[in-house]
Amino acid sequence: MTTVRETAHELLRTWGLTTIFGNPGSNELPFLDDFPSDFRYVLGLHEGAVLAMADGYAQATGRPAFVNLHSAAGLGNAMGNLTNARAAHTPLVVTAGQQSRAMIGIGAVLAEPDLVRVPEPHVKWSFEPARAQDVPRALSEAFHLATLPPAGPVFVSLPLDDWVEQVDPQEVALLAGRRVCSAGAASAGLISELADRLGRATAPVLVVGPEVDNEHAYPLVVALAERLWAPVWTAPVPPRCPFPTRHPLWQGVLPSSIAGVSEHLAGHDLVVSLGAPVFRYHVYRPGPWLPPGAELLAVGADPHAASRAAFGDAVVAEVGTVVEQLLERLPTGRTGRQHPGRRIVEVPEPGEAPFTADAVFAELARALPVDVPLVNESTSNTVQFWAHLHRSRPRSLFFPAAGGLGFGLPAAVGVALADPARPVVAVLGDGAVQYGVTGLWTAAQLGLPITFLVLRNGGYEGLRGFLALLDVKDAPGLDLPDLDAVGIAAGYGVPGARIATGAELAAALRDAATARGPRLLEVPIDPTS
Ligand SMILES: Cc1ncc(C[n+]2csc(CCOP(=O)(O)OP(=O)(O)O)c2C)c(N)n1
Repeated sequence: MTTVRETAHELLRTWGLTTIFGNPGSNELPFLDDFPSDFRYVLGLHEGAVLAMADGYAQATGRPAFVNLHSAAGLGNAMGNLTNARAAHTPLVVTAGQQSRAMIGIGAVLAEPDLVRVPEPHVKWSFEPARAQDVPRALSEAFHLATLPPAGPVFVSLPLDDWVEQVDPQEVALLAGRRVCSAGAASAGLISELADRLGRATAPVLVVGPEVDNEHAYPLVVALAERLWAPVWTAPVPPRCPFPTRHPLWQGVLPSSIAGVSEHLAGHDLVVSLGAPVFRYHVYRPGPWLPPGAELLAVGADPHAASRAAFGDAVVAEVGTVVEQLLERLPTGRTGRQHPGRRIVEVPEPGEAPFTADAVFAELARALPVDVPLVNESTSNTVQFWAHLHRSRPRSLFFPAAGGLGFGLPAAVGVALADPARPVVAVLGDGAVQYGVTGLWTAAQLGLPITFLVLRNGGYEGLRGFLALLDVKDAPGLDLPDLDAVGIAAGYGVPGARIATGAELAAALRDAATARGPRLLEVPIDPTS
């Protein structure tokens, strides 16, 4: 016989889940007892930060991550960032400790009979094993389900007395060797139908989304765009950067309104959406879904997104595989298509603080090599951010997928943990910092090479921008005076500096590419810029 804990450790090892992102309480201590020396526990000081660290780590590695939270309270604290992980389709095995089985029903402290309901809307599956002996198989189900497309977080509730229970090794022996995979290829008939449709289009356009941002699909989608010589837009509100931003076919990011999307796609007869929900709108500006004469064909892994769309045809499949199949069918040679190309943005010199957001992002693009991963959680200036962005490889940009603040700072910690030799830059609003601020402590303790670039505009300027759009005259709660990000960082053990001149900004951003530890730079920006 062996214990549930030993069995779980063995399984986690075979799945590569030896990094545990957590914040412990008494319900979780029996799981952490006898912690194996080949495992790593990454402590976050608040569960929101813990969840986002795991999310950043999983998105950067392309592998699932394991999270261990404290009962209902800890799980509740992580809910905001769970919405981001769900929207990002991040494979996460989220667990929380439950009270001893004998005390769950009698209202003991830290017992939560409905624990599985807490994360329910934001996970693919939520489960509490019926017996201690079922814990290993439940973890196996969670691991496979989290990873299968569309990937996403799952939740398992783990009663604290289960870990020392005995389990028959015969019962769990075959779990470790199981391979569960999704076969994402389309039939030959479907591929020839899609290829014919593309062949008939006179002015096709590609709209690319976050599912394209992986090592398999990214180069294939570039090849498809080049084969068709079709312009490429990034789908609205992008959480990742799925196409090289300096490629001559890239047009920019589609606006996040119904009318805006159809206006920007005017002149096209076939819109091919790859790996994006159709579409992730934000501002309600009604209009036609598509310009006159256009049809839409969407390929993506999420059956909910495919079914939910209000228009167009959809194929539920892995994007890279379908594009690979299409490339085998489509004729080679130039299509003779012309398109206008993207307007090149003028690059202003930063001058003195307060800087314009444009100037800061232009400097960032100049100073930062494309292999330095970027995390962005700065909201009022995303248009300027994307206008200057220079990215040319997958998994190089991460933004909160559901728009929930509190992802950026700790996600940068997770991205850095994915490859500690590679520095990371996180661009954060002065408001956004506060939602995930405890991630600074983990960055300092682990000595991670992250430059936190805090854009200080003294308010929730992204929200102020919505006042006119929503016909709101004025609203309280939009000013953020007297916040000292450098002082706060010092309290967590992260050195900081205030940037006053363009020369200081350029030097600090150049240093970011070779950073050896965390650093916070407070950069004053003009809120009206
Ligand atoms: C968890 C959460 N709470 C509140 C919001 C609403 N919200 C959207 S943008 C924003 C302002 C963020 O301010 P800051 O980070 O300073 O960036 P700025 O908009 O000023 O560029 C707020 C509060 C949110 N998106 N997520």
